[in-house]
Amino acid sequence: MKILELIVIKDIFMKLLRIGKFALFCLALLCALRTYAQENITSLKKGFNRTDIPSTLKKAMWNASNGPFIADSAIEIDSSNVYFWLFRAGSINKFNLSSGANIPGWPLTRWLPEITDPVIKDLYRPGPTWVDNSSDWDPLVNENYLQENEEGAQYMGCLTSIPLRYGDVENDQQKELVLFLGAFEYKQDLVIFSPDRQRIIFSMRYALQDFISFPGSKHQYIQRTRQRDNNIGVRVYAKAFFGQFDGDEFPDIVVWRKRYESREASDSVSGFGLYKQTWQHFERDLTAQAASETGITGEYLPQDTSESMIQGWLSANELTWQKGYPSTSECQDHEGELIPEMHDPLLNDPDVLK
Ligand SMILES: [Ca+2]
Repeated sequence: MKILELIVIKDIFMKLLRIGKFALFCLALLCALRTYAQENITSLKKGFNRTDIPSTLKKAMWNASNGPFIADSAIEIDSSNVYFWLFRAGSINKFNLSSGANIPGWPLTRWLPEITDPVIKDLYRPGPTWVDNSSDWDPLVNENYLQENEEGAQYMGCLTSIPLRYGDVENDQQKELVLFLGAFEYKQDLVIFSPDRQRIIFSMRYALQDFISFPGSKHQYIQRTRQRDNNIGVRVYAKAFFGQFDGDEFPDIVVWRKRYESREASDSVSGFGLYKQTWQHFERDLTAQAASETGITGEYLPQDTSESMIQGWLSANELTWQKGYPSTSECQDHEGELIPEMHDPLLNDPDVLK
């Protein structure tokens, strides 16, 4: 073989190697893009809870408001001396520590695409016989964010003990506030708020549970809030999967919800049974929003995607219930363990064990 031929073969070989390396790089990038958002939501910067707010900040906020008020949580925006803070009456506000000025923010109300969805309403309804025959929802289910955090409570992985977090959920260089709001053991909400868009862009009630063991009743568990014999204990949980699932460049959120109801006292199996589950696909498609009447809101909006399609995405990406968010506890001495309530063997659902 001539030297020239050898050089040509080597050249081709090197080119192929470069193409191979590039292909591998692209594949790695694609993999990173497919999972980036889930990693982002689990690594947000955490704010101060009520008791941890530094005294200098507390004093400055006290002076600015001419009197006592309690911020439930505060978080600094990128070492700017400007803080977002949460007020228990249900608003997000800003405080500039350098100028000592409060900056009015935004009220927190329930996110409409979640609470007006008939499928979600049906899943979260208080009792099996409850019918939505008016515009009113059950207050336990539907009240606005007038929440209290109980000191030392260990419900649902203690995520609500740090209500404010901050970070870029989908790597678009715009940071979001991520809120964990709860009321005792009954309900917990994950809320994504965009300061740039000045609105909630996604919200998910990840727990609504109302049950207490009640021997002598027809059911093993009845509702704690209305202790009558004919009430059946209910537990509803939701998991979110962040990423890009449908092949376009827009960020997606898949929400998998499950409702459980208590078994009857005569049932030889202890605990609960799966009553219903749903899969929903939300997408933030700014191009479609720009062309719509409402314009760009930055929200993740529900998509008309079939449940079987969504289930296919989850299984293709090996995303199980336990890999959905939230999953792990932040309670003292239980950090990193699975949140017990939503992975409870008493639910009698093999999905929650994997
Ligand atoms: Ca973002």
